[in-house]
Amino acid sequence: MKVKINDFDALIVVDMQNDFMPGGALPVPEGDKIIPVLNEYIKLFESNGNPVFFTRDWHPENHISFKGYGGIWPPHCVQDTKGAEFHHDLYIPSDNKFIISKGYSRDFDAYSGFQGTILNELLKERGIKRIFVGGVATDYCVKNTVIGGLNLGYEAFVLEDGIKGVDVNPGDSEKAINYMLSKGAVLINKNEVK
Ligand code: VGL
Ligand code: ZN
Repeated sequence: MKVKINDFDALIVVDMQNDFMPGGALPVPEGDKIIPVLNEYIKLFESNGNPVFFTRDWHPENHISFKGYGGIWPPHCVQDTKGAEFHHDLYIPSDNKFIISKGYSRDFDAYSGFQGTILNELLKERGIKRIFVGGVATDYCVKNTVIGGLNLGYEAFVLEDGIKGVDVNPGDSEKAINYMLSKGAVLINKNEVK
């Protein structure tokens, strides 16, 4: 399927933070391998004048998603730490880009970039109709951001070559992709986008 970027498209890059990369606190295997292709998408959207949204997990150090505080995850993406920073190879445009922090309150977690944020309002203000979503993890925050967007009425494209999953249980990422497709998302890769 060929897709031509129009004025009502936005790119959403999910959680490309050090803690989700190999060597980080909650690594997504090969999470860093998608950076070059994500950078291509980011530059394509930037050169077309389209906005790029970067979500980030932004947890307090006693966050409820952490082991020891009622959650299942090792502490990760603690506010203002190196682990919460974006991978330094990720290209961040200087203009028309937005950083969306989520999971920033101790007792509230968010796998979706829409939960507890103004992402929907920012997209609406700009007349965005279609979202293109890449990043990590396919089976958590990418999935929930895509589903959140579909539920809000956006058309959603999932960047097949720009996502990676954690697969806590083998097959989780594949299931997540099938679930997103069943809800109306469309899988695309870089060769199909102009
Ligand atoms: C995520 C687990 C915990 C994600 C965030 O970004 O997919 N996964 N917090
Ligand atoms: Zn988290």
